[in-house]
Amino acid sequence: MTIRPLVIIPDSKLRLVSEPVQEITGEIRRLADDMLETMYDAPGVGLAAIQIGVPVRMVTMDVSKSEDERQPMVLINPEIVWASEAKRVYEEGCLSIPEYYEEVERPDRVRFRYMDLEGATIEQEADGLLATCVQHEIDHLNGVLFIDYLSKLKRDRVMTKFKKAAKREAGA
Ligand code: K2U
Ligand code: ZN
Repeated sequence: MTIRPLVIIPDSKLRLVSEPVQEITGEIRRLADDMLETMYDAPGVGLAAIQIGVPVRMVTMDVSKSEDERQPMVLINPEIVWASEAKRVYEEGCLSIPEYYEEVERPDRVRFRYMDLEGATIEQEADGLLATCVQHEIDHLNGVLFIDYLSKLKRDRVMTKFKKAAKREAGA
């Protein structure tokens, strides 16, 4: 297992629409392992494959409360099949937009369908942090970032900040 470097804005890779996983190969299994290790190291409760530069429709999540009872989830080709009318606001962050947090409103409950690493199709309902996280991760698979839900002013501010940082990095 390898901790992989995270893709950070303004990298345009984050705007790609990721491709469906066609077959669960050894390479996909190794990618899932690397994603989990990278996610736990960050630390985060979710990670989309594009965030380590691989444009395939796979996410990892673990919203368990304690370190010693990890409950890793690997979702292949996940999709939201139902979302509640009721909304919930959560202060979101993103491993690809470090140290930036803003409130985002999303459906409070969702039902989502995915394939697991054994090839089984699973459908489950979620609320709370899991609901927010799975929506955030599936957005990543469609090239959508949580800053897209903010005002243009806030979005432009954060993009300008990271573009300046990237320029300094390149010039260093
Ligand atoms: O996709 C990512 O960047 C991982 C996010 C997922 C996430 C964002 C907002 C709300 C829930 C999940 C990271 O896990 S951000 C770090 C974090 C850690 C604990 C709770 C919320 C966010
Ligand atoms: Zn994110």
